[in-house]
Amino acid sequence: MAELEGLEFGKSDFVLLDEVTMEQFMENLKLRFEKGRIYTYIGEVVVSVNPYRQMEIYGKDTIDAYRGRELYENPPHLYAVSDAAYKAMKRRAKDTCIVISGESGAGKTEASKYIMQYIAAITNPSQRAEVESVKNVLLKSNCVLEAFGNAKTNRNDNSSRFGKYMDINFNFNGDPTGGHINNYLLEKVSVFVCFQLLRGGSAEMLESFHLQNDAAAYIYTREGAATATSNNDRSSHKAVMNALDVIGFSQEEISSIYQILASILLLGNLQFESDGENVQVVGQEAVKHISELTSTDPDGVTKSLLYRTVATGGGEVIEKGHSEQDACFGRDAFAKALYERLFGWIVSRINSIIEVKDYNPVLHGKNTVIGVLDIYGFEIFDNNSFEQFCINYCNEKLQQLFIELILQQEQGEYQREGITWQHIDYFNNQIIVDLVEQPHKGIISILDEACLSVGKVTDTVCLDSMDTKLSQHPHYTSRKLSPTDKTMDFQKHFRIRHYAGDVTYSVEGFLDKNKDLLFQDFKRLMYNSSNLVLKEMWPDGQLSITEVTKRPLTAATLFKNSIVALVDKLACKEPYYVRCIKPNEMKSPVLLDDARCQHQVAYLGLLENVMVRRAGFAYRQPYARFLQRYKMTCEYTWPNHLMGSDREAVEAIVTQHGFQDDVAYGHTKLFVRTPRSLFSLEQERAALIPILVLFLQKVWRGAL
Ligand code: AOV
Ligand code: MG
Repeated sequence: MAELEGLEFGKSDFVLLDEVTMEQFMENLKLRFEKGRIYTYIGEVVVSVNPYRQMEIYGKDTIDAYRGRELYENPPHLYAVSDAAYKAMKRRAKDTCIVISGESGAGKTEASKYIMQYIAAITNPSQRAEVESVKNVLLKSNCVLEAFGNAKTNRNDNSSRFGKYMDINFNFNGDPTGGHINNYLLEKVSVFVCFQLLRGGSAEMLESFHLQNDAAAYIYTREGAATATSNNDRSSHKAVMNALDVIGFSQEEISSIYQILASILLLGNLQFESDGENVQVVGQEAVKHISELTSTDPDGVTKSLLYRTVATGGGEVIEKGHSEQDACFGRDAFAKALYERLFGWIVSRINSIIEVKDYNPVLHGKNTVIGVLDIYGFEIFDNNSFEQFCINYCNEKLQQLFIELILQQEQGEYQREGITWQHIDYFNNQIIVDLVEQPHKGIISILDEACLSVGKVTDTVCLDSMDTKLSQHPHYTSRKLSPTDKTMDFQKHFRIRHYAGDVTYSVEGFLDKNKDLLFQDFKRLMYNSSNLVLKEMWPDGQLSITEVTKRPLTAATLFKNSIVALVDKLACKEPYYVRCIKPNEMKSPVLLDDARCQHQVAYLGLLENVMVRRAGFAYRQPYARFLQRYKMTCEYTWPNHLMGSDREAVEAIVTQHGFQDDVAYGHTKLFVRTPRSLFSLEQERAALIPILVLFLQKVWRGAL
């Protein structure tokens, strides 16, 4: 519960709304946004609206104001929840996590950076060198991950194309000793680092990579070249090189990273031609450059681009030539895989540098953790594909955890305070999670089955199979199952009724994306590179073709496994939540678009959150705190009470104002059922303050 700031700024906690309706929620959100109050609580959850302008609320003064304070002592802020998570970790030795969610451009990554900066600012007061160095690496890793993982999209100029979960480890002093990053990669090309390299790399570097100083010259960067800003590529490029160095990458590793990027760009430009029989690579020069950059044999590069090795039924190994189309497919899959493995390798390299070493629990006490999750929010586009399917599934999982944990926390609090718990009705989205992930019957299983079956299974055939198996599911439909719905196509659409709303997916490309097929020949080529850094990224290239019998897990199954592991990780920590809202599509600091925001409030489940939070009691406050604020409104408590305990004094206030039926007395806190009672108190207090000030001024002037 936040400090009640004065109602001209709106209500600092949504639980204080007179009624939990969308209208009231929006009215309060809008008023606060207009007044420059971008943060509002729901209990301990922070709702944040992207201000799209620099706010003067992140400086050292603000950090000092929040450090070590309780949530309700200051206006709502990211720093308050960061501090709450930090205190829980330090005082109660609890592992905690801060889960940041919201749609693209809502401000998740910015929030995660402010949280990390806050934690960095309040720790290591004695400036111990080894702790400073850990903090430095943690902060610098953001710069590297953003360069390699962010891109300009039409929804966000600095869009993270990956989800990130970062654990920060602390010692018994509460100082950071290390960390660990998990990434959930989403999209694989057109990231900033390519533009930075092409437009910010030195002439010498570009020349050695056989690259031109022109992003428009490369297929993979051409589209972004027109729109991605270029004014600071040079300084960004320098900053990333420097960050890699500070984090602890060797010079050899840094050049390998850039060589791999260069070869990806060159690969993208390779063309093929066919004389009707044989397929050829156009331009041997580029192949030579790629082989040089990847330290592989040029013939090997050509061969892997044009042929694939297959084992026949009889155990014979033959080389099968690609069609022109297959060659293009192979090239792009290879380029994407190179990038994906590079990104994964960079993350694991950072992890090996920041992992906590030589930790001895007997000597050092419990090693505690704060996790920060910055992950893509629910997405509904005009055309929704496999990526949206994965993202939305991830959000179903997180929503489920959210409701579960919030309920649990509430129940826990009631128990601790000795107050009777009442059952709360809420929508349990387990049924949708099952629709996606259930073994044998769920969508992922059906997809995998289609990918594994021999013969030509098309996306449409797979859709048929889903229609048959899921026809009874209340959250699944398709054109075949609801023939009158003209918004869907027989051949390609299915629809899931997500907790956040209906999303129509197009199955086109689902199977290919799920298979994520990369010819083994490329893997072998890379494994045989004499560049050891590159070789390390391709351990699976050592298998010979006859050994590759087991199919790799599909993209959807890998994604599911990583999300299940993530949820398990979060579930055993004490959670803190930041729910981000994007106010408009124009990146305007003054516009709060009603329809867009209502939609987000709905799918973030914020109204549900408010209802759960005030299902029993909307408001709670430690007795001493309540007393301090309202003692002036009661003759028995002003200026000081003479009762046995703060609780009795609070009882006196409550009784004097006649809302004794609206409260319950916990062991340490007062619980108030409806916000109305509180507001009558608040109004009285507000009316008394000017009188009091006048009174005090007179006292000071000696008039009384
Ligand atoms: P996202 O992480 O939620 O989107 P970002 O954190 O990148 O969104 O925010 C998008 C842009 O909004 C930033 O580049 C800033 O210009 C602005 N912004 C966000 N929060 C603030 C703030 N607190 N103060 C000032 N400006 C802000 V994505 O990564 O696309 O899902 O995949
Ligand atoms: Mg982001």
